[in-house]
Amino acid sequence: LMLGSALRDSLARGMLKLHYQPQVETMTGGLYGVEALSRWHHPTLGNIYPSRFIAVAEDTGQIEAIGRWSLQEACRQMVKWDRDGVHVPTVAVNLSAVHFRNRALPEYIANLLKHHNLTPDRLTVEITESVMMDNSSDTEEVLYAIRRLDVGLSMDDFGTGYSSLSRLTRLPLTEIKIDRSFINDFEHDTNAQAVTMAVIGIGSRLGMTVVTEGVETEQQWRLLEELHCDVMQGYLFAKPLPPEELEKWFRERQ
Ligand code: G
Ligand code: G
Ligand code: NA
Ligand code: MN
Repeated sequence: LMLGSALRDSLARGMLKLHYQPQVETMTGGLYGVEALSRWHHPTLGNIYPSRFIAVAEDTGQIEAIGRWSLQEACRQMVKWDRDGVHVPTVAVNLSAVHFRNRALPEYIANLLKHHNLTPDRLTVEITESVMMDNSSDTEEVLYAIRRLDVGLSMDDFGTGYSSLSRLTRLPLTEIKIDRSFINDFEHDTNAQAVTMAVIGIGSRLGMTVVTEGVETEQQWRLLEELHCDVMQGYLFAKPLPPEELEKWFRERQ
């Protein structure tokens, strides 16, 4: 409860930040986009990890406010990068299952893009498997409405939890992200390679962009290239960075 009110206070005072992790095209090494990840540094409590404060936000009814904040902040940052000549094709924002039960979400996103004068391809929404588990027709309708805006829709952490292949074909996804547990020790684990290869095949045939997370070595990059994985994200390229550092990273690679 105390953490809940600290979070409310920090959100109101603009003390939450977004960090951005680059996503790189496997074939060319070029920048595909960035994923926005929330960071909370509290003056007395220190750094509180998103796994913890996202749960607190859900328990204290603040998760939608945080989601709206991250969408706004990511759009504001994209406009700033455009002005500064930093070409970030798209930003991916994580939203929790709760958001997708709110029928007002698609219009909120549409208005936000319009307000910032951003085309819909500049934004991707990441959903987790808990959203896929949510059988409510509201959720499905909201996902289709978001997709009709032409905003990207990405399935995060694919292959863990309760992913279902039938859901994968029923939801209007543009992208799947293979969970980083499959990439751990990928070079030596032929089972993980087999699963990754199969998921890449399914994703591509369904017309989705396939992203692998947790890429940490050059050798993993080469293997993923052989498997025709589209996009990689991981410490090999950069950890999630504050906006100024992402900008520096971008300029150094030009
Ligand atoms: O770096 P990492 O510790 O940032 O992220 C941990 C987890 O927290 C990830 O699974 C990520 O999806 C989630 N996460 C990070 N930021 C947000 C956010 O703004 N909203 C939601 N719902 N999840 C987030
Ligand atoms: O939303 P998601 O759970 O996928 O968030 C990505 C999480 O993975 C973040 O906590 C981020 O800091 C972390 N991460 C990103 N790249 C790597 C990596 O190469 N290795 C490891 N171990 N973690 C990573
Ligand atoms: Na994510
Ligand atoms: Mn993930």
